[in-house]
Amino acid sequence: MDSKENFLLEPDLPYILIGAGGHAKVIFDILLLNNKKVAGFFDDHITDFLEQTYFGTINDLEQWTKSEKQRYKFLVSIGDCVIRKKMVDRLDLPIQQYGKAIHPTAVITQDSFIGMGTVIMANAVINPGVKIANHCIVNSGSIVEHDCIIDSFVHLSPGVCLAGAVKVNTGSQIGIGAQCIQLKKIGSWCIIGAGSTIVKNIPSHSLAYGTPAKIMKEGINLEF
Ligand code: JB3
Repeated sequence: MDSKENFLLEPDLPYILIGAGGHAKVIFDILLLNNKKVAGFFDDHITDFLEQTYFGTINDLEQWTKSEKQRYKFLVSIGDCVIRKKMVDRLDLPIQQYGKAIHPTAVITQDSFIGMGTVIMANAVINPGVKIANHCIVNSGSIVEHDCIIDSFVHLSPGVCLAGAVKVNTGSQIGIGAQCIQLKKIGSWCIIGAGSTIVKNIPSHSLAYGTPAKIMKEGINLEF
């Protein structure tokens, strides 16, 4: 059974969104399109979100018992990769308590894997042999070609195109419309600028952009 079927057939627990900004709006829409129930949301700053139930702050969620949490699937719907990871670390939920959101128009081939907490937006293409880990974002119209490996907390912005067997390590953010030729490796916690064309490996903690992409800064520390 592929990841998309898995998502469609998962037990029908209602979803709770953590974060209620623009990214959450898109996830909410995808869940509704898949006939998933959304129970409500938690957010530290926003209390009003598409007429959904506001459950409270993250502190409030932390007061919930384990059995209360087990009645729901969760999605951390925050676009920023560092904040998303910090939130997942803070919540410390078992990975099976996270859901997924896969837009009905996304093309997800049978021989591919999509992790928990990961969201796949409209018109994305995920080709055979691809593995996408937990808590990633594959944004609208992105193409992830055969045998790519995407580690957790990566964000592929809208219109990103990765050719065959590209590896993207943890937490890297690939800007809108960027592309990468086959077999290249992008390290962890990198920022790749919008519209860039990557033609060589990018070391971890780099800021790179341009066509061809150049490393503009090394040793950037997004995590802390
Ligand atoms: O480009 C596209 C298609 N989507 C972008 C998405 C991937 O990322 C979108 O345009 C935005 O740039 C961004 O969407 P997001 O994450 O919804 O951003 P914003 O609308 O600013 O909402 C951020 C959410 O994170 C809000 O719910 C904030 O309250 C929450 N947040 C931000 N910083 C935080 C923190 N929550 C906590 N607890 N702690 C934080 O430090």
